Amino acid sequence: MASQNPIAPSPAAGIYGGSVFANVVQAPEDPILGVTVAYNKDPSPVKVNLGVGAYRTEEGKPLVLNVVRRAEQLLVNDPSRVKEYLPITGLADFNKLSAKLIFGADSPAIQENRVATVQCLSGTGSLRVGGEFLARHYHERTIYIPQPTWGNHPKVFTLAGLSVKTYRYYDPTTRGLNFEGLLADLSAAPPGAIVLLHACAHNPTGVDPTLDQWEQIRLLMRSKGLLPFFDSAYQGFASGNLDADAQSVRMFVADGGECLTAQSYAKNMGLYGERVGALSIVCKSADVATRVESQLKLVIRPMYSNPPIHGASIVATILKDRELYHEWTIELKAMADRIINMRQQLFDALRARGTPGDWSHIIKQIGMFTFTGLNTEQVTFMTKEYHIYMTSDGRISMAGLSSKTVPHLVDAIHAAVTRMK
Ligand code: KET
Repeated sequence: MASQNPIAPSPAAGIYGGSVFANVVQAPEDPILGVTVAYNKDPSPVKVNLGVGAYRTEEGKPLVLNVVRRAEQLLVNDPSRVKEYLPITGLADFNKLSAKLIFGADSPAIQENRVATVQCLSGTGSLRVGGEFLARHYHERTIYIPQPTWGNHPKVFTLAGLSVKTYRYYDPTTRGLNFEGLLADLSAAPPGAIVLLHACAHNPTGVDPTLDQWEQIRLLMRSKGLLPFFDSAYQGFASGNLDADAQSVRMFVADGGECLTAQSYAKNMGLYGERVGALSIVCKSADVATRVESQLKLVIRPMYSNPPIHGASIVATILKDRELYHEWTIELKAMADRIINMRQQLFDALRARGTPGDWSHIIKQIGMFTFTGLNTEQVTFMTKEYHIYMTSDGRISMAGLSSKTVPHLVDAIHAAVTRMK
């Protein structure tokens, strides 16, 4: 009899049209990564992808840094390299060097052994592990994120178990920082609340506080006991200098207080697909840091057990060798400079074309993105008519642009702002 056969189809299977998942609804594409999906489907030869924040060369090609190729060669040629599991916390060298990179070689927090660093799956994974640690062990479960911010932030923190609120950040009328709004909202936050800060090159606005404003933010946050959680996804991409771009974080560490930092090597080493990053929690004492690290292991182990070895080995190889490190800083600066050059070219071309509007924000904003001010309808129009792909909030990745594609983008923007006000 069929019913006695353990691999016979269940009589219930047919109820759902053959699949027990038949009632699963189609989910929307991701607002950022979905732009690349749509771009890949478009057969147009003039299409340009300015969606995802990923560096492209003048020829529009993805770039593997020369220093990364060199480090990979060294790794491949080293027969002592094995593929064993890493510890739950990742590669020890990588963790030490990552903390040094963001906090500075002479950071007292590092010297006093009060930083717990764990290797995570790039910036996203670091934010997620940090968020989950806070949800389990920190007394205040509300995290304030800037308005606007990277679209994944609210989802990552909500799923980690935190409650997400926003603070004012950007003023669309000035296309600059809404500093008064920011201070007012952080002043009104409950004592102890967590505050997500972009260490530099704020995504999507390209607007960062000045050092003076950072100092005021620090004073306010420390006076209210607000806990800083830095997202550092673009160290080196704002100014072209790794130390200058870590200033905000270092100010908060220098005062002896506690903070979290999520680092990503996706952009600054071009290691997007290697998924290599680090979460550091700066604590008041070495003893606390040790206990914090023990709990981070309990967050990580049931989530993905331990992190991948290859990307972290590349980063550690580069960071610990003077010459490779130097070569990296030069290649990083070249990427940052090309983006600055694209800003100037786009600005000049819009001016020369007489496109209505003040486009000076293109050269004032910093980092990988320009927050153009184009609205959703204008973006849809540019995609449909000109095959320009960008996120619906009007953000364009300057790194996706080249001298060759600037004229086409200017045509598209000109048509969008003159035809669709
Ligand atoms: N933080 C910020 C601010 C950020 O822009 C990104 C990525 C990340 C973290 C995470 O990057 P990871 O690859 O996990 O290290 N932003 C670009 C890519 C993406 O959306 O995944 C983007 O905004 O285009």
